[in-house]
Amino acid sequence: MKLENPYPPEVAAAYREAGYWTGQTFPDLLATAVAGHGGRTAVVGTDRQKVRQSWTYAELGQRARRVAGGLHALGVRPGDRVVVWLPNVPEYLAVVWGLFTLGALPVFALPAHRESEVRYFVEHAEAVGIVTVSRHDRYDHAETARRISPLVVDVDEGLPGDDGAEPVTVAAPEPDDVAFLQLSGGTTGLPKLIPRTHDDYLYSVRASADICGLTPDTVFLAALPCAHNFTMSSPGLLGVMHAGGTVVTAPSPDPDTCLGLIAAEGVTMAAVVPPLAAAWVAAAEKQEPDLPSLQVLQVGGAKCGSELAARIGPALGARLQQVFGMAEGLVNYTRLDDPDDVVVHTQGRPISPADEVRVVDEQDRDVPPGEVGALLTRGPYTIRGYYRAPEHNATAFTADGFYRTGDLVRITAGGDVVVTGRVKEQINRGGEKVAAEEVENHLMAHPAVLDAAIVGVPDEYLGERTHAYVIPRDPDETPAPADLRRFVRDRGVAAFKVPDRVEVVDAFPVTGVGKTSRRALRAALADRHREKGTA
Ligand code: OOB
Repeated sequence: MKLENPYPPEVAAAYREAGYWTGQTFPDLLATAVAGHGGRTAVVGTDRQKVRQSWTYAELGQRARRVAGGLHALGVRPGDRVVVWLPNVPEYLAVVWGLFTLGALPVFALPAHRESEVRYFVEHAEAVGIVTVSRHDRYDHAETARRISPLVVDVDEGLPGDDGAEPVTVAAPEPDDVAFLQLSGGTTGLPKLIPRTHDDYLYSVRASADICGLTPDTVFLAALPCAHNFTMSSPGLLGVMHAGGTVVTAPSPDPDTCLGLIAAEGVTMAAVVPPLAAAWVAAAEKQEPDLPSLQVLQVGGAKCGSELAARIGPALGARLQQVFGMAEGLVNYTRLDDPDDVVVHTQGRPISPADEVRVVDEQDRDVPPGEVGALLTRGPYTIRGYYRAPEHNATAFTADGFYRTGDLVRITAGGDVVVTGRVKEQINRGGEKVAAEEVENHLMAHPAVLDAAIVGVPDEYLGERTHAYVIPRDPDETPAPADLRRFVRDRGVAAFKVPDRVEVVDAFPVTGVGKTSRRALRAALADRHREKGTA
């Protein structure tokens, strides 16, 4: 079954005409890399058997074909969706390229996701199977996967096709086909799935590789989860493969592991969220490691404060690049030759001259230049709608197809975007996105809870953490905060979604129309912090 391409035909034609969409597909990208860079190292990392692997492009291409054959033998067919739920290991690339080679669509889950999320991805995407590992992060992924899907590939038992499955030949995908489903951080009940096409995504990959100056000598450290859009394509794994460079998979993002890998593998570029950047900088300031190879540290996923931004160059001997992107599309970069002032104080500018960016007030009217407003965007790699979510799409996009990012920004005279806040009901916990409503629903499933409201509280390390307000059903039987946290965790959600603090209250402040006022709740918390002198 083919998923519908959501771009209006005349818009697609215009992007092709302008040369943004070139007709390249994922299998084409791999074939080009194998043909052009066959003998160069594509990926280095420690595999699930704890053995250091180093595969050339030719070897990765062979493995992808083998995995495709093995998946086919298991019954996976072109067009099928398969949830990829893997940590950062070289096998990740073999599996994802195996799926693309077969014409199956990966649905990208994060290693931190748990049963309730993965079950939802499988059901919503009608996925035929899950590729995962056994024990990882003190949790048995494969065992959970088996409760969800009849087809589970546990790569700890070997990659599909290792037993010598026949290679398969399948019809090439069309460039305007949906190539995979990416996850959104979400703002409402459940995370949304984001359909990305070969044409749109690979345009952003090629343009990103160009902006970031990638070459066959680039050695990129994948420290954040490979499945996240930042690590995957900004310019990430795919940009590096487009350029014929090398991807190094980090088993953990912690500074000891990563600074060690940077030195040992000659890493030239890495991508991190601000709390990790802070941890790496602190470690580097203390240990003063020799990292002559490192040229660029990309920081994105959440706002990088200018104080941290200014410490990165001196501590790591690398140029900072700020990246403000979203799985839905639009990605902004500070350019490598931008003045320091721009690199430290802004989140950069869009990839493409065809990215349309509007900054608007509450009535969707453009605000005067330089003023803060909500960011709307439309362009050659920004989706026009979430997968099977017509109701949500009606409000998440304007009638003329602009995506409402939910971010508050202003644009400097030089054209750079500065993120100043957000209008969406989402907490950005150091780059990990928590949809307030999703966690509130989990809390409200507790028999003693009448209502719940989650707000973000400023946090020095994470940028924000979550604070849950809860109204008990029976004021004489208030549930203990620790029990509520455990309750949410036991419902099988990623640990980063479990509220950092739970506070039981009698009532919520309400807005003029009687809705729970998260703004008032946030203000109350801020007041409390100020009183304590901790704000
Ligand atoms: C990236 O993607 P998502 O989908 O996890 O989250 C997108 C949201 C943005 O709408 C914004 O609210 C926030 O994350 N964000 C930033 C930021 N980068 C992302 N807020 C402030 N400053 C930044 N630099 O997070 C993502 C996707 C591709 C590349 C980089 C990040």
